Amino acid sequence: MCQDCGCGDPEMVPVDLHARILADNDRLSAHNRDHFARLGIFTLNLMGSPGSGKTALLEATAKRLGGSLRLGAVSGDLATDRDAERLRAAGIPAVSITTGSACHLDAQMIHRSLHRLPLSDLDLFVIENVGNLVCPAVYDLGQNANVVTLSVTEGEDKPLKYPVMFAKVGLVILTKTDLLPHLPGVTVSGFAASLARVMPDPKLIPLSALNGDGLDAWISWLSASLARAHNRQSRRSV
Ligand SMILES: Nc1nc2c(ncn2[C@@H]2O[C@H](COP(=O)(O)OP(=O)(O)OP(=O)(O)O)[C@@H](O)[C@H]2O)c(=O)[nH]1
Ligand SMILES: [Mg+2]
Repeated sequence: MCQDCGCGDPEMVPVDLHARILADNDRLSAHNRDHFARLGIFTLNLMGSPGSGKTALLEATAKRLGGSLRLGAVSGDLATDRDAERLRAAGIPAVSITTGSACHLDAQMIHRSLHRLPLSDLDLFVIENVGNLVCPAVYDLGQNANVVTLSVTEGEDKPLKYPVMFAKVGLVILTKTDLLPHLPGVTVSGFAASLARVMPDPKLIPLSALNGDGLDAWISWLSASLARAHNRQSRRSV
């Protein structure tokens, strides 16, 4: 029941309850982070609008890596096991989290899914979040890095309209660049200009999962991020 304005709307979650939900989530995300650190796994929270190419990016990544990095994934979706099925078909151990009506994954959902994956055999664990540019940005899952996919068909203004997401991520993958020739007036520099206004340290990799353009830059970013995390971890354990 809403206690903030006294309207009595039973659908409203009071502000202090929301703060408590986020605080509980933060406790569990710290627990997840400990798990990942102990196992030496680099964890990525992959976010983006519905259909922006998250699963296609992971399929193309697995193909390009060819087993040189041991990759595992969890896929969040309101319904169906389709993404996890696609990932398994691409050789990635993957499980689904079916959220029903929830528009994001939370730390507890991730914690439960960990027991269904061969974590000790992984170098890189990717959490494919529910397709959404709003809610997933708010919930920490215990990840090392945040990445968002933004497809060229979504419009150059999306970073300006959804700044919370774009301010939070370390990297934006501009997907489906093979479609640019069919989109008059849409340019990579247009997206970059929007990102420069909302991302503290703008980083953009244009990529096509279809023709492989940009995959090398993405894999270099992944390798460098893993190496940095391992160096930090080994300094801590000395
Ligand atoms: N032309 C083109 N199409 C792509 C590319 N990447 C993905 N697609 C297509 O875009 C559609 C959505 O791709 P997905 O990988 O399912 O997107 P997603 O972000 O995982 O979608 P949700 O998990 O449902 O949010 C599919 O039809 C893909 O084939 C690309 O690089 N180029
Ligand atoms: Mg997907």
